[in-house]
Amino acid sequence: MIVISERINGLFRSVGKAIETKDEKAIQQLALDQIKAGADVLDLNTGPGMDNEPEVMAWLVKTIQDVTDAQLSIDTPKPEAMEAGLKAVNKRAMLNSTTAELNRMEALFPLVKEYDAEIVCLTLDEKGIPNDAMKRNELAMLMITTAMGYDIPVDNIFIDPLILPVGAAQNQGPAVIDAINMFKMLSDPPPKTVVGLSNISNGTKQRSLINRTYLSMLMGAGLTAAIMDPNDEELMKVVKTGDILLNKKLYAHGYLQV
Ligand code: THG
Repeated sequence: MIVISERINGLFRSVGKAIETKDEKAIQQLALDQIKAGADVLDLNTGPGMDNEPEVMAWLVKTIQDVTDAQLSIDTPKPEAMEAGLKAVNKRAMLNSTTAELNRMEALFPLVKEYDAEIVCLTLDEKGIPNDAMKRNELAMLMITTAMGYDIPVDNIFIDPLILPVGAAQNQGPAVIDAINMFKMLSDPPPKTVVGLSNISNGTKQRSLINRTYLSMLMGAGLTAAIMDPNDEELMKVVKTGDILLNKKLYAHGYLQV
């Protein structure tokens, strides 16, 4: 499974402060810590309410690229910040994200094509997040077929069924698992899938336990990638063990003690 670090997000107070003061060392150290902990990709989010977001996003990208060549995910709802981040990225970028709204797809898909980027497609439209798997699947289909119109290979697409907090919407836990299963039937090859894992435990006292239990279920359904906290060691153990049990990684005799 692909581990995308959620930690480089202005929402976290220390990160917000490092961004505000343009503290390159702090951001670079944070990036290196994420990679050391096992992150494959770094999701970059400047945090909410940033008025010069394009400039800040480009700064984040450049600052981090100076110390690592790990893949970067540009996490913003603003097309201008997306493009600024995309222009600054040296390698193949991941764009996080578009919704199924036509105006958003029309703004972002040309960029995906031009830069051969990957894109996260949220199953969300002007009516909000659907509350069943079937409707999420319809929105996924709409995004895949629209992307095809821009000559974007399905291989570049990650569908995100959008996890909601278990405390607020308990019936959405199984709906997201059903959706991950359905997405596999949408195309051949199937689209990749991604979730923002920590959403599930938002507002609860057992965050790590809830995150890792749910991740295990999602991996069983075939999840490709998760935006998550690689510093959570117990969670990273679930990733490693899940990859072995699903035959995604050759098992190490040392690890299994056989
Ligand atoms: N899908 C996609 N992208 C996403 C999300 C998603 N990006 C944002 C988010 N959801 C994933 N990233 C985070 C980052 C932080 C937290 C959760 C998800 C988090 N933050 C602490 C909290 O809320 O308790 C903040 C702690 C602090 O303030 O210090 O849990 O679903 N495609």
